[in-house]
This record gives sequence, C-alpha cells and structure tokens, in this order.
Amino acid sequence: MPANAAEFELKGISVSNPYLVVFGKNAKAGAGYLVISNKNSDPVILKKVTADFGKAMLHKTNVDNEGVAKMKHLESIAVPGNGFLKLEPGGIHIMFMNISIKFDESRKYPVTLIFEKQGSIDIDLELKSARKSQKAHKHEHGHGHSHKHD
Ligand SMILES: [Cu+2]
Repeated sequence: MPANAAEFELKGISVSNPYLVVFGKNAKAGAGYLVISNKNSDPVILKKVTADFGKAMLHKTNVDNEGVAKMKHLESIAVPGNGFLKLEPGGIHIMFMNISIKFDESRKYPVTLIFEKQGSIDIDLELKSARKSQKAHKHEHGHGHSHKHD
C-alpha cells in the first residue's frame, strides 16, 4: 500500500495520516494523531472518539512558562470551514487510557470519530514505534521551544 493511502472521508471531512504512539508493547496509555480537513464552508465539530482497545478522550497539551506540559480534557474540537486541524505531539491529541491489549506493529488500530452533525468515520491508526517517538519527544524538548502555529 502506498504511504498516503490512509485517508478516510465523510461529507466533505477527510482524515489523513492517522497514527498511534505508545510507549512499549504493554503500554496502558497512548496518544493518537491525525489531520482533519474540512471542505465544507461551516466548521465541523468532533465531539467524541471511541476505540475498542481503550478509553479515548480528546486532550490538549499546554506548556506553561516554566516548560511544564499539562494536558487538558476537551469536550469537543472544531475544524474550521474550508480549513484543517492538525492533531500533533505537543498540541491536541486523542488520549487513550486503560488499554488492555498488547501492541503489535504489524496491525492497525481502529478508532471511530463522531462528528456532531455529520455522523461517524471509522479510521485505522498506524502504530508508530514507541522508541522512535520517545526519541522525537526528547529532541523536541531539547530545543526548548517548539510552539507551532498555522
Ligand atoms: Cu493526553
């Protein structure tokens, strides 16, 4: 399969590059990242995420002035009309908790995104190597500031 095949669509909404980061095969928590594009002129609201392998919640990481990262629970997230929203490390993410499975890099992890008006999209998260992401995490912190803006 080509690398860019992971694209899921529903009523003008498309989800691309969905992936999951966990720390170790027996991780009890993990984070999901993806890009949601919205071709509609009105914003769309993602109000819930469900997964069969754990409890899913929407979170946002905020870094305070002292560089301490804190996660905040979000009730929903809005994707602007004719725009996109990127869920990425250090920002908005899907938090998975109470995970009861063993991770295996050879398979994908299905998740359902539920939008306020448009219904739900089933997507598959690709598991990214925990070791690689830990390195990337350290690297990001090493540079101190990595605020990202559109
Ligand atoms: Cu989180």
